[in-house]
Amino acid sequence: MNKIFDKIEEIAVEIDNLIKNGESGYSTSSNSTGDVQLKLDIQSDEIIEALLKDLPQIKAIISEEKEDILELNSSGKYTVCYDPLDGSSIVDYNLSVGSIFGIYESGLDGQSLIASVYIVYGPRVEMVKTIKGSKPEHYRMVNGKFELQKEVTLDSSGKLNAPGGTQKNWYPHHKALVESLFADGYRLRYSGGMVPDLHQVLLKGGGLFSYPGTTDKPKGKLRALFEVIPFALAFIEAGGEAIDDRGNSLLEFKPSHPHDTTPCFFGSKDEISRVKEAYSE
Ligand code: AFP
Repeated sequence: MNKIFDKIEEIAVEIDNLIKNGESGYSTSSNSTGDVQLKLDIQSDEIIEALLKDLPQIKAIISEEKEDILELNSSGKYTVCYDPLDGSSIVDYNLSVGSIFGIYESGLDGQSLIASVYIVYGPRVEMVKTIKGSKPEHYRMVNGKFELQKEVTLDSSGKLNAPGGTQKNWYPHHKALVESLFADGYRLRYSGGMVPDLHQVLLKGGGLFSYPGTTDKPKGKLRALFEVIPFALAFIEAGGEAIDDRGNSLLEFKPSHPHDTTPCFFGSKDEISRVKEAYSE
């Protein structure tokens, strides 16, 4: 698996360079769920496919930007699911974005995830790598090399609130939950990019990131295999929790289709217990 981690570090350097020097704007093509793709989306996807395809450890890869699974090495052990460039709608406005990788073994569900890595492309390039059963590790890129900063631990409660989803379509119990956090002094921290938003909650000691089911999107927006489950591992191994709108751990989630989405809540234990309470009523 270390070979996969090494390749992901190479990918981060190349995508950071692409974001800084590449073409902005939309392409003429759309991804598997009809989203018009940014040129950066397509080029990031090509970089990842090119760098992962020759690794014999990898059985298959699945991109958030493509409908189908790309089978690579029949003797390979791992399937890598990835979101090449999350935050398409904000990168051209110079906000931080990210790449997300989930490394799955012998299945495509929460229980089969054995490691995850996400990269934040912001004022600095940072990476958080989590192996099942170990604390997440926070790295910073210095002169093109990733240097370990620290192991990540979440406090039992935090002060940040990152509420996703179109507010006019929130269910009343969710609206009440979000407002109760602000009433208790939680600070709003939401950029529209889940990678930097979750990175801040994870590294700044805690709080709550939520992307609920809404009246227009009852199953939420964020994709389980590419986005949600990889972050769930980081939050849970850091001592926090990650659940769906029924209070189930997102590491129990079994998608029926690779592009399934799910409502999701990531945070410290105290904030997640408030979610469970709000959604149990
Ligand atoms: P884009 O990749 O289309 O910018 O979507 C980003 C994202 O998947 C995730 O990073 C954000 O948390 C969420 O969508 C933002 O969605 P809203 O615009 O509905 O808040």
